[in-house]
Amino acid sequence: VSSSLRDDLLSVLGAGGVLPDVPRSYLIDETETRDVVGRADAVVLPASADEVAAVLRFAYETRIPVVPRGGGTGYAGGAVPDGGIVLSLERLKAVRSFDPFHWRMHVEAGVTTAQVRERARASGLYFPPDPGAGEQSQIGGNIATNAGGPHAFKYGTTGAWVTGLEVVVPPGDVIHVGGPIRKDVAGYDLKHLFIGSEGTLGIITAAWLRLIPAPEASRAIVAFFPGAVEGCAAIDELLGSGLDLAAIEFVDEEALAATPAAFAPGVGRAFAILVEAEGATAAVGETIEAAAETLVGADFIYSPETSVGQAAIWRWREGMTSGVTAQLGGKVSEDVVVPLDRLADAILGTREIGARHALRACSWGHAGDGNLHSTFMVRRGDPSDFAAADRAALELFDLAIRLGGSISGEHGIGTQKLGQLERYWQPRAYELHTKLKDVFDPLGLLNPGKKL
Ligand code: FAD
Ligand code: LAC
Ligand code: ZN
Repeated sequence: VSSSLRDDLLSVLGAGGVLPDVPRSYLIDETETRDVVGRADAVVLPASADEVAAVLRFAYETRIPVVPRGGGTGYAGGAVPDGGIVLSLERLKAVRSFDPFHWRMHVEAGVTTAQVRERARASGLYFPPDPGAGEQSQIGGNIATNAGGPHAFKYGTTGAWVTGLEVVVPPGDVIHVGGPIRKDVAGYDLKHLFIGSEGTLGIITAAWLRLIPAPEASRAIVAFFPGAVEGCAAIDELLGSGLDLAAIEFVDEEALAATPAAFAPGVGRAFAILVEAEGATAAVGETIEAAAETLVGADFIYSPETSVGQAAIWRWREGMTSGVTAQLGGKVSEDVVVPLDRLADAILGTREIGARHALRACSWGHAGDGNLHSTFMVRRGDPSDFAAADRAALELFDLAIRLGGSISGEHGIGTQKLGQLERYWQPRAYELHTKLKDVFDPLGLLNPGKKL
């Protein structure tokens, strides 16, 4: 950190708000498995929306880039800086208000996803979004990426649960869009412009969240099929059955082989489908029984009755990304999304692409949303593996578009998919995006080099 920049920032924030140096932990996110490490001139930890505004004002006056940072669990490099000031929201962690009787919570951006969910649960309420790194990811980061998760199948992504935002926009103003209200059509839908904007339009400092009464019970089963074709046919049957399911996840044969299903030993190579129902206890039992009947073609259905068995299923599912990484040390893992009827094409296509580039490939993910984590395993520090995986990823994006899908269903563009929107969108649609960016951030200092 240059001493003059540090002195300037200290005059804006005081000693508690500026780190003496730039720790490596503020230069990385989950793209570390792709060997991505950034660089920064300073790290600031403002403690209020006004302090965030003061930093942005200073940055706008001195023309220094600002990179908003949540929990640093992103998969697209969105929080990885390339110079400038890293602005971490970690000290904005107050629950400003919680009103269980009106099913709402007002939280600051740095509250973790798990804290929101636990706080709601303690009063019999439920915040359904469940992206997999909840202990570390922040609600601000979830909103900035419009994060999904297994339960997005039933409940939608994070954005569906946000009724209002407090945002700091250039050159340093605090604005509010929406609020503790459940409907609002008065203006343009600015709230949804910020949702999923990956820190490029404004810095989210607080959010009003909508909650619902917690379901009385939940129950998951895992069905194993010989292969992806049989498994995807079963997923189609489940969708067509009209059963009220909360999550439908899949793990393909290659991913299962890479990360053994610890709870169901001896399964070996198989295509796994995780199905969960939530609701009143009796209804959940009936729904899961009906789902199991729908999955008649399965070789084996694992259906634990105990809460320990249930927790083991989800622990296994949540460990998928780290288990696959552990195979070779690194991975290039994408989050393409395709229409539900094209899921098998995307899974098989991922393998073909991997084979063409001599890379081990697998996929898993949110079957009920057609959102798959197509993954190419690479050796950390091996440039030829990474180059092959990058080429494979481009072919994967082409495949997703050819199937009628999109290049990102969850993780966003960040730096990792930079340039891809121009490839696939109509020029006019892309131009509208760049014009919006100019309106919000005319000097282009807010998370530059990300998304667009
Ligand atoms: P960061 O990584 O810190 O930042 C992400 C982006 O948001 C960056 O562009 C950053 O600049 C911006 N940002 C962060 N905070 C703010 C703010 N307050 N205001 C403005 N911009 C901000 N994602 C899913 O969608 N679904 C999953 O199921 C899922 N599972 C995961 C499982 C694991 C094990 C891991 C490691 C990650 C997973 N992710 C998943 C990815 C990641 O957790 C999500 O993208 C999450 O929303 C990122 O939140 P964060 O606070 O860590 O954000
Ligand atoms: C998952 C993360 C990678 O669903 O989004 O496992
Ligand atoms: Zn996911």
